Amino acid sequence: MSKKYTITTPIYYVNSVPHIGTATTTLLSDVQARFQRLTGKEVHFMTGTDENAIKVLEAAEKAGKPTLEFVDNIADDFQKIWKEFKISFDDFIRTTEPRHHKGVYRLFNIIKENGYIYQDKYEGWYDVSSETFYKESDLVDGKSPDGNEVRWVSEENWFFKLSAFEQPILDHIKKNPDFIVPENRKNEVISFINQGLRDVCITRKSQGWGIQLEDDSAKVFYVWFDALINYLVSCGWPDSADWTDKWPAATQWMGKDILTRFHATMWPAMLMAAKLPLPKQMIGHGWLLIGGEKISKSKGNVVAPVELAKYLSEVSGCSYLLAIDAVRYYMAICMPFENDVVFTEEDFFARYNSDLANDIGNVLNRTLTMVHKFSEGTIPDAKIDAEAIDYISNCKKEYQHHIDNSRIDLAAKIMLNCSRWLNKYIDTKAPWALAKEVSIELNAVLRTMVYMLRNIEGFILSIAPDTASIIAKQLKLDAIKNWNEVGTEALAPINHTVGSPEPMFPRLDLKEMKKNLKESSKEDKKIEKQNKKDVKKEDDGSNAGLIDIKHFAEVKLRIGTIELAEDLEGSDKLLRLEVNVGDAKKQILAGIKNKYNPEALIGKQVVVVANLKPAKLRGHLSEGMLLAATDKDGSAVLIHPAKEMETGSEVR
Ligand code: ME8
Repeated sequence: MSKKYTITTPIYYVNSVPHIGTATTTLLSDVQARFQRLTGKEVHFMTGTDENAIKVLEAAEKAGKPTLEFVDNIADDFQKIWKEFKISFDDFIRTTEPRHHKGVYRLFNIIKENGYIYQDKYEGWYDVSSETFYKESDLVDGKSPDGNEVRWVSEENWFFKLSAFEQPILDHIKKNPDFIVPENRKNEVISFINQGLRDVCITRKSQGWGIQLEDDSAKVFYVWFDALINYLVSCGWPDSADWTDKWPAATQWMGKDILTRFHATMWPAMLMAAKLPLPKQMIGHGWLLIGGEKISKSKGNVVAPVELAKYLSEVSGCSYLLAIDAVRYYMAICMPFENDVVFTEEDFFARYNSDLANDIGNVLNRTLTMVHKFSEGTIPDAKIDAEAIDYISNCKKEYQHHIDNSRIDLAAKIMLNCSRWLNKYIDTKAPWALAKEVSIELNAVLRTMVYMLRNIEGFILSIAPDTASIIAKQLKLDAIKNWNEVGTEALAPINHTVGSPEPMFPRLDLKEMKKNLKESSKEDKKIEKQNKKDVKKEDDGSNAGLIDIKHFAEVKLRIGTIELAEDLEGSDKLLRLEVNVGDAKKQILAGIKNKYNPEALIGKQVVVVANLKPAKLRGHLSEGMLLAATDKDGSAVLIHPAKEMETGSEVR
């Protein structure tokens, strides 16, 4: 049995930076990791990036960057964003690291020695978007079941005998009722296995990216076979002496999309084939949807968690740190468990107001203000209400139960209920009325209020750590560091002088925001109307040939630096250029061969139309256009900036 409490997130593809979908899984597991540490457990919390996929290679090609440089940059972005988002990971694993390659070779060899790997020809379909193999009968209208394009693959490959593990996995699920949660996902997994597990192809013909086989460099491992092994490697397997302290994992978090085919079937089978222990639990939670659809870069509905926090901080006036906490809180309380949850900015702002501003911020403010007003700022020498102690003792048990069961949403609700309880308690006890005469009850109420507030600090600590530390700071008390402290009377020390209240979560004026939104959309409509009128006028002839500024602004002009120039084979007009435009490198085919010597162009700066749809010229991709004037004989003369500019500068 492992000694550490290991928690894993999926390792994310580096074809795009984190969005609120990937942030959801990462945040939920972070809350669990923080909480387990608070209870005194030693935790190994890992996340990382999945870098060997074909879609990663294609994303790098599209961005015009060398693949390694591309994955390095995005893996860095992931770590930066997770840190800003207060994700307390102990290990960030990248599948391009040597330790990972070593683990993949070792597992492959063990499974092979154990007789579960064989060679055969693979013929079937491949969906690059989900990196999944499909057979003809899986396709729906010629596409993958998720509606993605598929490619035909016909290759000699290595296969893993997944079919041998149908019954062992079913038996394991039966014997371990908490192995897969939630229940609805577990049932999906069982019915998937009952349809029969097919052996899985675990190598691919190399396209120049991925983990090459030790004795066959023409082949790379299939990305899912390679990626799943990361969990073992992060625990130090195979060579570190203490890997059994960390593996098996206590909880493996993921979205429902990668549970059935990969984590709940292929992964346990790989572990069984290698005679390694299975993780204790897998959580395949629902999705956060935007506009009814799963968040995805290709659909263009990505919301960046950090941008959302920045925006909240701007419109509400709360600090950036607390705005990050607000996003964390939202994801925790709205956790999609069995079902998907629809994210809207409106809902996010409404929750910010109702829960953080009107409830939690408000109880902090009320408590501090009243301790100052009715007890000269010190916690009175009085008994804490037994009712509050009982209530918290129940909340504490339930909270722990929910987090142990990976129900972060239910734990967050306990915290919110405590804050509502306290607001109601203040209303019912009415300290302002009790203060009219000398009263023992007033003192008890005031100390109970502080006691409740401190427990709220304890309950919010794993969800929104900066909010918790600000509560402690405003009370001028040491922050809670151990779960044992929660519920104890020592949390509200007698005669201690508290600080002054400072607003944490200023209320948003939702009506005003709606009005502004309406006005700006009215304004947009006005402009649209005016534009239509202008177009009509054009028809009259008076503005013929003119475009409005909006159309011009759609053209992205950038200063590019030519890094490579050469003749395009087979063409007497075209040069092939590689132009750096700041955030990408573009291949551009330019019809300037008659005027320019390629060597003389290298290092020159030009003006590039950077958002032109790529086109194929003579079988080669051209991803932009250079601005040029036409001279008398019809040749193109390139436009250069009057002085050296930073590559990527905007041209207006
Ligand atoms: O699948 N709502 O990586 P990935 C909730 N590399 N969670 C979401 C989400 C959404 N809208 N969108 C993404 C991969 N996620 C593989 C994993 S592990 C060995 C390899 C989360 O970048 C959710 O956890 O496509 C989902 O399973 C994961 O991101 C997919 O991330």
